[in-house]
Amino acid sequence: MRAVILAAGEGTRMRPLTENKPKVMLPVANKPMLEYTILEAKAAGITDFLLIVGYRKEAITSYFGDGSRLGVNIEYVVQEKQNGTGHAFGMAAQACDDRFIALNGDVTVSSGHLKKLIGRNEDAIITVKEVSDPRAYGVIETDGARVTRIVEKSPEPPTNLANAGIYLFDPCIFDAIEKTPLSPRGEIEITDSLQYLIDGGRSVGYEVMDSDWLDIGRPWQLLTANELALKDLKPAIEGEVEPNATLKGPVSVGKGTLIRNGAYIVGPCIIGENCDIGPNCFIRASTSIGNNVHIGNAVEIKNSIVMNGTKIGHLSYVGDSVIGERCNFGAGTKIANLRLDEKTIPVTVNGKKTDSGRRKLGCIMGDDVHTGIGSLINVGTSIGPGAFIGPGELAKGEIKKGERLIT
Ligand code: TTP
Repeated sequence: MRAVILAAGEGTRMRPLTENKPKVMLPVANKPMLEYTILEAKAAGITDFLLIVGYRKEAITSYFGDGSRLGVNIEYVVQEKQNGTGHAFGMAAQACDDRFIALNGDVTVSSGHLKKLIGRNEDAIITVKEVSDPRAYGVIETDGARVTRIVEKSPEPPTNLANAGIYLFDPCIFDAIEKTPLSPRGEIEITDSLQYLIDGGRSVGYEVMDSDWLDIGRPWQLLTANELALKDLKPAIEGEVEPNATLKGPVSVGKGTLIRNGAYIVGPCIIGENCDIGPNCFIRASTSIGNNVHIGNAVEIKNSIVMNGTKIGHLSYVGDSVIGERCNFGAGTKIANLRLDEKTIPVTVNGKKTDSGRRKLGCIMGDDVHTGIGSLINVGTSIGPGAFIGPGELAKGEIKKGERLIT
């Protein structure tokens, strides 16, 4: 069986992290989130993949290639304009003349669940997850094993069964997609195509997911995904650990990485290849550090993602943050991650403020950001790529792409 995975979206809600790469390529425990989806599908017996790519597609095609590195076959179709999830799945029509698994590239899925879908024989199966507050989701209304209606983001949802973005489709879905009109937001939505199937008397069933499910749409959800993925971390030391460094719990150290004396690292924690860590730093649980990263003396990092090529050389604190590629921290840069009133922390991106729902959240930093010595970054600050926070400055709210904060 083939799996069609949507990976064309721009991920605007995930900015500034998606300015340079598509959302599905953002790292979770040092692997692009899309790799987990492919590997879970492979474990369910799927070896043929069709990736629908678009926004910054080269990042995907150059990383996955023909799939041979992962032991699978990968083909690509380009969706030039992101006209909706239905439109994106419709791009697979030429390639799929049999039943296939279809899924969004930004959701978590388990092989066990995919196996259950593969065993079903209705015209379409929608995966649902029971959620406590379904108002933000599409939910299904059911009659026995059948889906009778899909209701989008209703203030009074009829059930708490949220559409998880993971499906099994018969090729009859393509005809439904062709006949699906544009939604009020001007897109061809796969849920409208499913409603078309239901209204036409086709059998549409559902399968409740009992494994963890995350829809990774916002930067702080990347931290949650990272925490979840690190729970399964298999410790492996491929680099060098100096005698007076301490590694507690599951810690993975990549090839060419040096952990210097006095580093104290608490797992689960993954450190990539060719990193220089320490001396005398404190890396706390649920942290993922990419390749070619330098973490120097008296630096503390907690529950964070630090991407490739970033340098945090001296006397810094980084908590509950996502730090992009090739950033450079001046000595004494500190990131706050807890409000004094302990309320949940909002984040502003493109002028739009959203409550993260997290009590602890530091900074969402794009690629190539530089901070000067002694700079302070307040809770929930988003910093666009290439921005510059001058020495001793206080960064808060939103710092735009390329902005220079110097007074
Ligand atoms: P969304 O999360 O709705 O869209 P997005 O990923 O572009 O994010 P944002 O809303 O923040 O801009 O999409 C769900 C999945 O479908 C995701 O994996 C991207 C994919 N997708 C496409 O491949 N093509 C499309 O035209 C759309 C709208 C989404």
